Amino acid sequence: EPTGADDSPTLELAGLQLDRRDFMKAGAATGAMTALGGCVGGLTDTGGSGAGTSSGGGGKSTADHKVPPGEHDEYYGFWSGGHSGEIRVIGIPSMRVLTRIPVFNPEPAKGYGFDDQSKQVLEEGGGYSWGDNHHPALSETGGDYDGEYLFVNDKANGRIARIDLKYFETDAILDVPNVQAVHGFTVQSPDTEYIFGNGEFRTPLPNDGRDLDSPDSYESLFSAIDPESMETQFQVRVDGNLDILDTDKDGRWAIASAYNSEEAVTISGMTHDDRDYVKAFDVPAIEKLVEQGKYDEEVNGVPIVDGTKESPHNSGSNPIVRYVPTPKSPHCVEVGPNGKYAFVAGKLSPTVTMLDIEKLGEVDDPADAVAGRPKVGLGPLHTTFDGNGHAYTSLFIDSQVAKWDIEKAVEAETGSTEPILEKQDVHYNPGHIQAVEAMTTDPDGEWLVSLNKLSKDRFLNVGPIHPDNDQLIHIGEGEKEMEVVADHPAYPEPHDCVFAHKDKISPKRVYDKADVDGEFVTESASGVERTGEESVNVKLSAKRSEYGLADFTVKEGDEVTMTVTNIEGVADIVHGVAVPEHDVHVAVAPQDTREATFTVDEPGVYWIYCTYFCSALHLEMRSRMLVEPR
Ligand code: CUK
Ligand code: CUA
Repeated sequence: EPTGADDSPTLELAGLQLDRRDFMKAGAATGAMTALGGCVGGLTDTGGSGAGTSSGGGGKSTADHKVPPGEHDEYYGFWSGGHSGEIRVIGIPSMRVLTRIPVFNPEPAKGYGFDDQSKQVLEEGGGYSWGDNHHPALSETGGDYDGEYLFVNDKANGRIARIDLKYFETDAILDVPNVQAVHGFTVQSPDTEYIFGNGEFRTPLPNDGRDLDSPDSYESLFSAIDPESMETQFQVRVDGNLDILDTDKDGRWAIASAYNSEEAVTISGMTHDDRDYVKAFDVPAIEKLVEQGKYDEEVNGVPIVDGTKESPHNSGSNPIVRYVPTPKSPHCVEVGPNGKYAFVAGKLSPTVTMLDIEKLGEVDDPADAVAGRPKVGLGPLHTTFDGNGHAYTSLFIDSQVAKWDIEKAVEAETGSTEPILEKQDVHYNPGHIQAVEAMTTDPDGEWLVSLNKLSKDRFLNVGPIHPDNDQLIHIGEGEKEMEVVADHPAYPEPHDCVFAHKDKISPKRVYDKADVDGEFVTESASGVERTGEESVNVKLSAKRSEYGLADFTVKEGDEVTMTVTNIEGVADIVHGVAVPEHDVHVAVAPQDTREATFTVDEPGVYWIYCTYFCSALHLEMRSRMLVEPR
């Protein structure tokens, strides 16, 4: 039994009667924190307590998740990499890591952040060398993944990246103006005309040294970005701290969880009141204000609309932002596949608050849009869906996944456990959970992954920084069929993932010439061209097993721009170009051209070599860079 709940009398919360014992009232924030930590420390076995609990992890599995050698997975899984800054591509159901996509992190294996093109992406994105990505989202057309882009946020530096799924490569990073942290992040459904990000931390606006210690004037901003131009179209300032975000399935509402309605700067201050407010943004209404020039100010080139409670835009009968009261400090908002409800996980409250999305625009009092509030267990963080009317909620404190019936929860009384069908133990402390195709209007069910923050003793000891444990769960179609079928150690620290059927993603095997910027360097075009007193262009073709030049000469102090084309037309033959002692590595896939610019400061002989094992003569694939003294 977790500790840390306090025993004061019943608490009335937004119409919900809850025992203080259940509710991690966060006036007792320290108590809640103790509970989070204490539970973890005390979990030496499966940790399950309730009836109907399936024991996780051990024994034999009935669900076949093995993918035989040479066969393919059914789904692409795109995992955020947390503060590693990368995306990981993992096959479902095998859980094999297929590749990694560097996003906010320079990464030599793919030459990302080393060649001039990817350096520019990182530079334009602010020039940081890491990021903290949490929420990967696939672009949609007609409520389904269209396979064009994957987007992801950087919480650490307030950025958003776009990955081109034609090449599984980051092609743009936007440093979102006026915000310090982009946490909640999603694409617009059913058609991705915007991508939306929640600025979580409140800061002065603009954050230029004014109002340093005047928290009352700090702002939290919701941002709408054009996915093609990657430019911020407008921002909306609101009360409190924005957290997680999802959109409805009709292109109208973007719904954000939020905490700290007190607008405090200490944990005790942030947990003083009894409730917080989900913010539902009426996107077309805000868009219209912006188009008519009726925004309130423009900061760093972005129109900013006042969406605070006191805003005149919120005083009429059609407020642009609806403030729906919820129990204190909720975590995630996820919208179900049919678009009927938004699910707000309680975190400190053992409930999930369901919002009737249609009612959001109809009721006078936003609280009347609450459609249900089942009691799912302790520490609910995230909810996902199958196609059979079930919701699955991760329970961080209970270390479980609760499966429940959505419509039953609407019929049941607030705080009822009746809709709960089954609970599955996971190891340990799940954050996000995700079922296959769950963000579309037509999820497949069958597989769900629980992204558990701690693995404790589940794997060989690899030192004090343990891997996370991503557990694959077969969810079946019936009511009580959840089964953990695989443990999967994860490098720090995935938060979330999204799974698309393999038929919806069609990456290229070699580059299309039309997509490559940079001169295609043929063998005969290989050569050295002096462009200035201290600058020189070196053009190199690459094929098995030679570069276009066996050697070339440059001068001490030269700035060398090296252009390399892989002239191979055959898939899977990649060549690398390593320039020793110059911090240069370029990876060039078939038909691609990359450039690298560097300065040669020390005279001498430098053996350039190929890093990808491309042929039996791979070791011999070299060129000599001769740097003459000046
Ligand atoms: S947050 Cu990490 S577990 Cu950034 Cu989606 Cu909930
Ligand atoms: Cu080319 Cu190894």
